[in-house]
Amino acid sequence: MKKAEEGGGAATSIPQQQLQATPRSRPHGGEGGAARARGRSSGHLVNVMMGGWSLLLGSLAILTGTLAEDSKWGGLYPRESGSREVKSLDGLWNFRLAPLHDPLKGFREEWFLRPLSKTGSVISMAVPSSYNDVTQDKALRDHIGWAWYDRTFYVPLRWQVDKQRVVLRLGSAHYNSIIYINGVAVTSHEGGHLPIMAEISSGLRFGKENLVTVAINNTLTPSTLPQGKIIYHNDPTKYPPGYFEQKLDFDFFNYAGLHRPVYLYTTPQTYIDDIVINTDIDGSAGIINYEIFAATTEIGPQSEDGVGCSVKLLDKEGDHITSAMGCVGTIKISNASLWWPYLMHSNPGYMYTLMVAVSDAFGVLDLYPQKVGIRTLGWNSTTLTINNQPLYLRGCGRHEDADIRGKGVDYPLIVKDFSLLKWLGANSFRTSHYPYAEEIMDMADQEGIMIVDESPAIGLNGFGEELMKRHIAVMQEFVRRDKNRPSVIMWSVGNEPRSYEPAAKEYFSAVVNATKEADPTRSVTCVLAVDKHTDLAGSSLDVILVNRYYSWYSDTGHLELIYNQTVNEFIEWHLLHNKPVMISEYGAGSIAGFHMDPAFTWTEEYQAELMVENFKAFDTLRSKGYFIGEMIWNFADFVTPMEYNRPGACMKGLFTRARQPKMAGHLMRMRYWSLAQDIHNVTIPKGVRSPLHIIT
Ligand code: BDP
Repeated sequence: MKKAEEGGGAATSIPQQQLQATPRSRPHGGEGGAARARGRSSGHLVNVMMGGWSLLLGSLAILTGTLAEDSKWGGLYPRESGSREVKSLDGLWNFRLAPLHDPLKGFREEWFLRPLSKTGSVISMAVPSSYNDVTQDKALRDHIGWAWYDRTFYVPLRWQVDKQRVVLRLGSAHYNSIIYINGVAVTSHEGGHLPIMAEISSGLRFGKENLVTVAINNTLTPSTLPQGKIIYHNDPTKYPPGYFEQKLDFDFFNYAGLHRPVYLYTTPQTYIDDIVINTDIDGSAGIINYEIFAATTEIGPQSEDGVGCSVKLLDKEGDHITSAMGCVGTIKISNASLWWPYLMHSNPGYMYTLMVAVSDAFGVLDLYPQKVGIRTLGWNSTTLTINNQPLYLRGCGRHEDADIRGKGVDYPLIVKDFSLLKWLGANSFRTSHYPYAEEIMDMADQEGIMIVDESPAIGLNGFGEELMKRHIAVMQEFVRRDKNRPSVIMWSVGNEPRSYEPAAKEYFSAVVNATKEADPTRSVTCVLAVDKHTDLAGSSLDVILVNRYYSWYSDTGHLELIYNQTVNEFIEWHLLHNKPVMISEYGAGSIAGFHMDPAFTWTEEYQAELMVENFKAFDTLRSKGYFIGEMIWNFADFVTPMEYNRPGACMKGLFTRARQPKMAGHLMRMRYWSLAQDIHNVTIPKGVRSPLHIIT
């Protein structure tokens, strides 16, 4: 077995049996992975799915059936260490759409058995990226159903010689996916926005060329998250035979594809499967509680001796601070550097590295560098706190959305967006309306930007048992992925559900409780939009977030009504629930460069004046002591499905889709820096000025 070069010295020993029986650990097959997957073979999948378009939806149920298996994986991002190698599979893949009216052709003809280029024509497709906008092809942009990706790759012979486990990890694939290695299905996953993993060691040809194939289906149904519906049009006087369309219950474009990086990574046969970090503070001391979940394959560990854990804590510069033994432990650091939000401290986003080691008597087996931000969160009926200081959230709702790449991870865009958030003086955003890429979340941790972490449950209705099970499974996967992130201060189980439906009460109580069970350290919310007297979800939440579009979707044009309507609305929500309240969406559409004076809907002036009226209301509400934040809709303009009432995009951005500030961006900059000065005594940078000096 490969021995790691650096480590935590002799480890405290834990018995072999306990290692195998650790609650989160389970044996993964050196022989197991792909071999087991062969049992639920693609052949079965194809048989059930064959038989026409109507069975496309039936196939989703089959995929759901396998979710339980792949969702048990630990939540660790692929990172290099002294014991792990990471190999990127990003780049240009081969790609083909399944025909719209023969969606199961790829399964029937077993496209996964050979390179796609041998079963028909292919185009090059960028990974990561949405596939919709990268060509001139309308069929590609508007596709509904299966799409196929493949590429070849090599794995070094030395991985086999060193007896490494090899794991394939896709950051996300929207929506359902089946992954094949060398023609064998190794895993399937339901849901975009969260990772997919499979141990593939036994299915690989070491030192030789291998083939990875991914089939993805973007169809949304009433039991997917988010929901959608396939509508069949049967009137032969209006529609050709077999005509159908995808209806969505949300207003952003349903981009699809391999949206996030694809990695292969190695671990030893005895490896760190998961790490759970919880932090606390005691005066000036910081406390890190950690729990390490080790796992082993059927062919590991390589030694009869006990296997145990140890950790080394490094500061931001990489200097060693302290070490500890044991798979469960507590580290106390005097005069700790805490994780603080941006503009709340001169050194925001401070993170230590916990170098976690699993060792046996001969030395270190596996190492994983886990980032740790020390901070506490608290909440009561009026306040949300971080490190015992009250919080006021200054932020926005956002989307993963940009030209060409759609929802594909793009590093220049990530840097630009965080630069703009800091330019604004914002301290937070909501991952509206789905879990964002881990690469974005890393940046939030590092920059001290707080996150309301939202699930993909947008606009839910019809609160049945099947949906609830799916929703709870998604929350558990989501918590597993983001649990150790200091930036995540709250879970949002969804956005704008039809929470007046009678079943909503029990439904949200169950989903919120399951989320709290998975993570008792963070508050849980759901973004509400229905009338407060008909809503049935609010009573289950810790914090009440509400979206309100006064003078846009109601009383359009009547800016003078905003102040009273907003103030009354939020006072009432607080009185009703005796919980902290905040506005999670407000705003107006504006077309960059469109001006009218006096202000008119869709002009930059109207958007800005609407914001000013809202600010007056927020200041009144702030003085009441239970209004804990404001988030505008939206950070940047983003693409919607085709509609007659919007010019191809939701234009409520502070920035254009190309990330250039509108008048609203400059105004928000003035607002957020002024709030930061008022609350945290920061100095407003030169050049921050209101574009509305004429009207304010
Ligand atoms: C809200 C939704 C958001 C929309 C926004 C709008 O939460 O996703 O984009 O309305 O209509 O209801 O602009």
